[in-house]
Amino acid sequence: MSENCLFCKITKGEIPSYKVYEDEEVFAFRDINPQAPVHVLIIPKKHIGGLNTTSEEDERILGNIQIIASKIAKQFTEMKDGFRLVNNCGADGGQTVFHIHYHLLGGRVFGWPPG
Ligand code: DGP
Repeated sequence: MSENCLFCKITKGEIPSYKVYEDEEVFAFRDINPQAPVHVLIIPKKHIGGLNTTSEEDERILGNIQIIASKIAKQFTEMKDGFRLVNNCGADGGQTVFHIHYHLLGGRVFGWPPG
């Protein structure tokens, strides 16, 4: 837990969220500003600032998040034909909350390249 971290507070229930998944290490909840019909944020409970501050000790948990994303996607008919999993890293990557998170987006067709 990092003091004053918004997403740490969400994992602790100190700030309310629409939870879609939780286990000992990972928490997933609906994005407050959805960019698609389904927009879920998947985060480790451990405070990691971003993908640019990870180390090998986070390998298992960050790998596991991809498996969890796939499981969550299966819960939504909107994602039966596909989805997008995104990590924004650092200011240039569009990161605004500095607790690592993966955006799971589905329910529409996405373009490439992203903006
Ligand atoms: P990023 O720009 O990649 O750092 O994404 C941060 C996301 O976090 C953004 O899509 C909006 C979301 N967000 C910010 N504050 C809150 C909040 O208080 N609750 C929820 N559910 N989502 C939030």
